[in-house]
Amino acid sequence: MLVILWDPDTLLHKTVELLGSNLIPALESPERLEAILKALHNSEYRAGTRPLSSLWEGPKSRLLELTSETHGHEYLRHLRNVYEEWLSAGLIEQDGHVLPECFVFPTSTGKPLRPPRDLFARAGYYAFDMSSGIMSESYRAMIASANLACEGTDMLCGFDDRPNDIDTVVALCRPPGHHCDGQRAGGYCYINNAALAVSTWRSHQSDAQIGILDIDFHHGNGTQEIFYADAKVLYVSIHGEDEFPYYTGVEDETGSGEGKGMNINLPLKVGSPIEEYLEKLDYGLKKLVEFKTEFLIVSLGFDTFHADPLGHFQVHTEDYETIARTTRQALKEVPALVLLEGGYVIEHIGANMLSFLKGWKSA
Ligand code: OKS
Ligand code: ZN
Repeated sequence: MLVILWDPDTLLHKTVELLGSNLIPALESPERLEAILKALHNSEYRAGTRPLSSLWEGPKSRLLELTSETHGHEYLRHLRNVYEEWLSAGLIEQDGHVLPECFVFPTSTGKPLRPPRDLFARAGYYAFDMSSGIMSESYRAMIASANLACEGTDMLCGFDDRPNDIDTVVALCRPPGHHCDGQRAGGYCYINNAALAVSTWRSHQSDAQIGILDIDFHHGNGTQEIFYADAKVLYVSIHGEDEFPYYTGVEDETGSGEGKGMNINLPLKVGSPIEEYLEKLDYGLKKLVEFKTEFLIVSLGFDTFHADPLGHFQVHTEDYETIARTTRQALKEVPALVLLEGGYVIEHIGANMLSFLKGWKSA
């Protein structure tokens, strides 16, 4: 059985970004999720689409504990407090957005990095770009988004008390997660939802073989970084070559130490047709099968769509059906958590999700 999870709190995050040299409403918008929900509501998946109740009150301590396995306490404290701090210091108005402007850079001093004293500058210590604004409700939304990954993983875990026949959970996360490396926000990501799913699964089964298939248009630099030396997590990413986030995603990034060989980057030239995409997918899936993946996480982005403003592949709506079917056929019995990452064409994102679900279920 396939279940789709979302949380109304995730709709509250609505910020700005620098695109080109213009400050604009962030393309990663609540309208994306609303469009997906609308499509699901008018489909056979309506009954399987479940809103999780709001966590406010505040996040559960288990969620925070699992999150802090990847994200430092200081970083999480920053995400939680920075908006109020800027507001109190008069740096923004009530409806304002925290946006960094000066970032960490390499030096030859050998000194450990420290957050700057200056409150305005400090935002840059915890971010790597200007696509990760923080407004009044952002923290609430990121926690709700992360919670979907956590709850979704629990539902899939056979070690849970609830016996069920759920083999797939699609978590409609926003903000997304795959660019966050645990210490820095960027590319619309603040908490790495995939890493949280790994921690959650490991809280039930510590030695599991976990596979992550990242099929967002962009390289998941954050997920790669978090699991780079991890022998029990195989990360496979198909993404646009030389595209955002620019400094990662090359084939020679294969993992380190015990994790050597456990990081597989499959960059693809922009403009690539679906045939070439599917070749990379077959290769990645073969590796995930050989690894004997016991729990599969799919970082799913619809910015591979041909008309996406931030992606440049030639993937069309019907291709998501093929991508999903191929993936599910390769890893048939494996419990799977599908996490929403990017995808910015509001008019088509709903149909693209339906196409993906159709392919997954038909496998
Ligand atoms: C410029 C836009 C930067 C691209 C962010 C890409 C986000 C994404 N402000 N990652 O998967 O979709
Ligand atoms: Zn993306």
